[in-house]
Amino acid sequence: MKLIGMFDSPFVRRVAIALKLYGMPFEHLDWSVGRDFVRIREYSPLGRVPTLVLDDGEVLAESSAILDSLDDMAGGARALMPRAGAERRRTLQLIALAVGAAEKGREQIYEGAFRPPEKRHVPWVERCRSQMLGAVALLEESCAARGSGAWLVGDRMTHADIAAAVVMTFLAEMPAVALDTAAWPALRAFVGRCEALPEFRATYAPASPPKSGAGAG
Ligand SMILES: N[C@@H](CCC(=O)N[C@@H](CS)C(=O)NCC(=O)O)C(=O)O
Repeated sequence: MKLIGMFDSPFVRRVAIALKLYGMPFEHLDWSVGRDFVRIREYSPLGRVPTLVLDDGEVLAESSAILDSLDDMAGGARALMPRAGAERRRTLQLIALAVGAAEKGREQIYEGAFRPPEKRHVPWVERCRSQMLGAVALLEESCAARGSGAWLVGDRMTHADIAAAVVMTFLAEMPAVALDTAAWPALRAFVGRCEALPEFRATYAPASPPKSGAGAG
């Protein structure tokens, strides 16, 4: 398997961490959506990362869709998504909040990186920031309600934990977002615990903010 995309992208990183937890080996193609846009599009015309190339050449896009397929391949006890019911619903909603916050963070970064300064639309950036903060506040509430040392859903790690942790690291470390993690103490402690795990450490990359024409992630 080949995983395309840089690990400073939370979307790419959540797939890489899951692959490691499943014990599925993969080759990491550390390609930037700016600098390596053309070769990414040779695999995926959408030109986004993560892009996962399976051993038979099939190409998968979109982190949540990729993880759904990988969970299916991993099967049974190795799957990182509760199978049904309230735990599954809760996990999906927490993932939606985390991925949504990351997308709103990404918009703030891209506004600065890809739009000429004189054309920057401040109300759009402010709107994205407020949406991002709204989602983070809900994640904080969920995390605080679970108490320290707990996972966000049930009694073992799920895709919700991975998504929340990598997204918070991304939002805190990308200079254009610079989320103040002190304002979110339950998440801050939770992220510290996750980032200390071997699968998280092995996939950590410091933020490399995009330059015009050479994008983040
Ligand atoms: N919802 C997508 C978001 C992926 C995404 O936005 N990736 C960024 C890199 S962090 C990207 O590919 N940007 C280039 C572009 O959209 O043109 C997912 O979960 O995979």
